[in-house]
Amino acid sequence: MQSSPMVFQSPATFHPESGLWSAEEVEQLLSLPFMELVYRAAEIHRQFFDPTKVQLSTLVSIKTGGCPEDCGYCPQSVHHDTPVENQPMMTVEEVIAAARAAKANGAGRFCMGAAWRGPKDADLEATLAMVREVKALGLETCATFGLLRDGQAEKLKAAGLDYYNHNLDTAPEKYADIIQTREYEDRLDTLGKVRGAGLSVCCGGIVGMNETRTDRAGLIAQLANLDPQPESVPINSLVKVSGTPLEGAEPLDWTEFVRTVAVARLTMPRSFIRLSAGRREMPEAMQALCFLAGANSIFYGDKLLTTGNPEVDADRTLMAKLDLSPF
Ligand code: SAM
Ligand code: DTB
Ligand code: SF4
Repeated sequence: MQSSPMVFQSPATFHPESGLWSAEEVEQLLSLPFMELVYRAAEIHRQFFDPTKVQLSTLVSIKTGGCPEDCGYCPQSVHHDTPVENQPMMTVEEVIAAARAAKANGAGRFCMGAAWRGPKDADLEATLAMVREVKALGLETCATFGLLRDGQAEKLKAAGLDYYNHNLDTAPEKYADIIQTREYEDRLDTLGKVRGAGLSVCCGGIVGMNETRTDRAGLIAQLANLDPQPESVPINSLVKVSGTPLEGAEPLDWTEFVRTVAVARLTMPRSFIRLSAGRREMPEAMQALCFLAGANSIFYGDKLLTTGNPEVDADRTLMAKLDLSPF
């Protein structure tokens, strides 16, 4: 028997009637029949991107552990007793060596992360040479240093920074359950500073933190309503690290993760959607479905910040099997 034509008519994809996405509209998309949702996302993906291409970003933790923030997912917070050992800031030479290796492996972007609430001015000065030198290698540069104060984004831009990563992580209504040491508004304020300095924005969130589908819709609506939309949208699957408050988070069915990727693609058709943390725990077929549903960027390299990522060789093999190649 033929399926009902209704599923092909509503809800609207790609253009909300109001110009802004309401959380309700996003939730309707998340709730589409799974095959219909993936199909629509794949269709929009190829209108804006070559679906055989994937952007490769390599991460390095330039300053690990000892962060004063209390993010419930994060192994680097001083508030949680986790296996992460604090390490001092890497030297410029160490960072350059890591960036050269990333480039030799085929990465196009190099992302530097630091376990800070935000950089002190002296810390920021120390990172500027890293940004300058990584840029000089011909790589795109990205930094994720936490909350920024006036003038700091401009300094990073002047040093050659291309992207600043600053995630909203979850829905506004859910934020206080996850983080008590800062507010949603603080994150939005830094995103405004990043945009104001002319940097490209990398902003996404985490799925699998005991949130509801309504919460996931709230997060995607926030991201999609940023004006302009973020150029890069990392969708992380929570990596459960022992000692963090979320180590025992309820497992989330894999289809919900794929749905989230698909709806990110539908609502942010021009953005790179990055299949981010948690990929090591994802079967290859699930990753393939995420690429079909519009993911077109990954973290590439054996480590994220403190936790594991698929080995470079495994990713090369997967990309070859799926006939995917770097942008
Ligand atoms: N301290 C800075 C900040 O919070 O913006 C930069 C580094 S922080 C580790 C960057 C992002 O990593 C977080 O916003 C969060 O999305 C992600 N993250 C941290 N721990 C994670 C985990 N266990 N699983 C998935 N994503 C995680
Ligand atoms: C993002 O959205 N995910 C990356 C990057 N931006 C900085 C970080 C993932 C961290 C996973 C936990 C860890 O390795 O410590
Ligand atoms: Fe600190 Fe960032 Fe981890 Fe939060 S996510 S504890 S701000 S390093």
